[in-house]
Amino acid sequence: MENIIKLNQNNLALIANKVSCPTYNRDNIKTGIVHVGIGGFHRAHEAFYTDQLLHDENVTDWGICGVALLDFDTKIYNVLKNQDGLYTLVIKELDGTLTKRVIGSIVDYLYAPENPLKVIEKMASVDTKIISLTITEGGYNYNEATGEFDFTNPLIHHDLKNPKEPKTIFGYLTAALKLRKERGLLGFTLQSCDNIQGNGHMAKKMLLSYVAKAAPELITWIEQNVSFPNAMVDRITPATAASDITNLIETSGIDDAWPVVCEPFKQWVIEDDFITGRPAWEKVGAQFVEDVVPFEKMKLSLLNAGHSVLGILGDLIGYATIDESVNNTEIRRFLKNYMNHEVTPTLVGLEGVDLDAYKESLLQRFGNIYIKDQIDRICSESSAKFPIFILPTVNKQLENKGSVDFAAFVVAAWAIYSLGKNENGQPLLIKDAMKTILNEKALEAVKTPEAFLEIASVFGKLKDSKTFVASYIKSYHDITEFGIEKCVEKMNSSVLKVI
Ligand code: CS2
Repeated sequence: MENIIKLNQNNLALIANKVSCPTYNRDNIKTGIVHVGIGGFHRAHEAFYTDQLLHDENVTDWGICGVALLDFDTKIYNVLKNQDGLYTLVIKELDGTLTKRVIGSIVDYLYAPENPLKVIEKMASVDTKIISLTITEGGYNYNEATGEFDFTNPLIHHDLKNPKEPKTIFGYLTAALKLRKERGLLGFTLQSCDNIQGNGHMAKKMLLSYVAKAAPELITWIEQNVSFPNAMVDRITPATAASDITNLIETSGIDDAWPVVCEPFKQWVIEDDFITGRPAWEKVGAQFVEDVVPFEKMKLSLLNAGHSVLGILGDLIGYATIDESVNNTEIRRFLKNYMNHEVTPTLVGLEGVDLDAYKESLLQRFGNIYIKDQIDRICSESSAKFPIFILPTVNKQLENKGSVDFAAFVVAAWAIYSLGKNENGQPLLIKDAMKTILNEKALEAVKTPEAFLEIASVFGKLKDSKTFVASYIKSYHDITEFGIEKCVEKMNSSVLKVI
């Protein structure tokens, strides 16, 4: 095996003999962007685009300072610190080739629990123009049942009482904005990169709800000095597996404690609303548009929902990765039927987009056998995902008196999944903030299937829809009696008859 080289700034010249590396001077770069949530997705997406821009355009104002916000983020913080913010992005092409590139755009990193004031100061710094977020769907502290900010969250209580030592993003942003106002500085752009319909609107609504309690005197100033562009973000980024780390050592001799692996496809459609300027990301493939809402809807309800469909059904059958699930002919047809008969009728305002080609490309992306996207990753936090990815489609279809049978089937499968075992009796690894209540309701559902729909913070008023409930109960009994694969086949053939 060739010499193994530890990834860090000092070794970059050596590593550049093996894979493509940043050639720009990283010492010269200001951190115009503070990013909260430096997980795999950010490192495969925004940090990747930004690296390309620093490389191609010689800009120096738009480096990234990565903030690890949660106690749980200590590992990624330490890795970045040990590697001077560098990491390898490994793109798994459709033919199995690996395209590797060392990314250098994260030039600074902070661990919030260790020094909250440092993070607040960084966010309040005159150089900071954008605060971007990948804090996950659940991170916005939105309650689906009330449609409002969740003030019952103990961490929010903590932040209201300890404004100088916050724990949540809302406490940090409020403290930083307060300083900016006091110091006579401009505001910033708060740029959500999470999979939420109207993610900018959501970020704004949730932040202002918090500020209304924590520092009401800031509201008007924030409304005038902070912008909240919506954006659609896309790149499938599985969790890094141990084999990805050893593979990188074996194929390139690079010792990287946490490389990121992803698919070749990437997309970023952003509303051009950056109050204090922005990087020219359009030069490296991002699209700036006036209204991103239709694009977000298309992506969330086809790609992300598609993932959840393949994840829940696949997990019950006993699959471990998304490609196994989509490469099962009947599951693939089920997904196509769901997309064509239940999602497509709800999509509007996509003039110029070839939806058929988009759906076809999704099936191809899901089917990439080299990605090995973990079903466990997809099914994690389903209680935050279903309300964003699947239920808006259901509600729209109910309003238009369209079919909801495929969606109801998936919800029934999720209720059965929440019992914690697959169809072979093996335990399922369920990672969900609502795991306990999901399991309790799933147990009740064994006798009374509709009990599962009583979780209002997930399902809202769905349990009142006779059409949905009837279809869901039927699927629940069918799945219990015949198993996923047989039922899926039956569902597919019933559609064929109708057409
Ligand atoms: C996935 C997303 O978390 C999920 O359930 O659907 O992480 C998905 O891979 C990305 O949004 C792709 O852009």
